[in-house]
Amino acid sequence: MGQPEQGREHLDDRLPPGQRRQRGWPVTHYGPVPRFRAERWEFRVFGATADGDKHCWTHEEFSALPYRTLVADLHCVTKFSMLDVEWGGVPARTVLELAPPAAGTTHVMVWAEYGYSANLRLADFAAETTLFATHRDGELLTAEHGFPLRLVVPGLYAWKGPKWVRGVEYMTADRRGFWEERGYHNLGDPWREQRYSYQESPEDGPEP
Ligand SMILES: Nc1nc2c(c(=O)[nH]1)N[C@H]1C(S)=C(S)[C@@H](COP(=O)(O)O)O[C@H]1N2
Ligand SMILES: [Mo]
Repeated sequence: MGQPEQGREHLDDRLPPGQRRQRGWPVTHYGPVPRFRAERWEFRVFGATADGDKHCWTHEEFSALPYRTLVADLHCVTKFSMLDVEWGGVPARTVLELAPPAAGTTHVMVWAEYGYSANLRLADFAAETTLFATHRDGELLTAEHGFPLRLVVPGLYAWKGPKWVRGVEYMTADRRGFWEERGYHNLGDPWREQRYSYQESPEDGPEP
């Protein structure tokens, strides 16, 4: 007889249905890792902004925005979860304050290098725990993990958090992002196991 497994119930509480715990940090993405060039990088907020203008930050400007940390779990739709990841970066709320959306904004598209994108409801983007991460465990992200910037949305599957983020588009209607167009669920809540678009109800989003 072995030792009783300590904390097991607690762990089960923290793993969404169908997920198993992953130790270490695998690299998961589609396509090549982009090369970062500071002089060509900018972070852009565009679409339905309150003033109708685009808002741009250079890498230096974005790096100077208020920094906070967040401990969150990452759930990949391929069924692994990493628990208690410490991220550091700029809250999405800071971006919303500095570049407010127009009144009719309901969704955002977060854009990354090479045209990767993920759509989010404005409420999910505006959640207190949504963070544009520059750091993990106090260290700058590595290239393969999204340097210089990746979005972290703890309440959703990790594909909703683009690595190599370059901007945000404010939208007055929902539109599917990269994986959402390729068979994945429009909302992607791991606790409701919203993995694939065939599971969607009509109110979950635009036609797959
Ligand atoms: N630009 C971009 N971001 C992406 C992806 C991608 O294919 N391209 N994959 C997502 C998926 S499915 C996961 S699980 C996480 C993985 O992050 P990691 O490689 O740092 O573990 O990145 C997300 N962000
Ligand atoms: Mo993933």
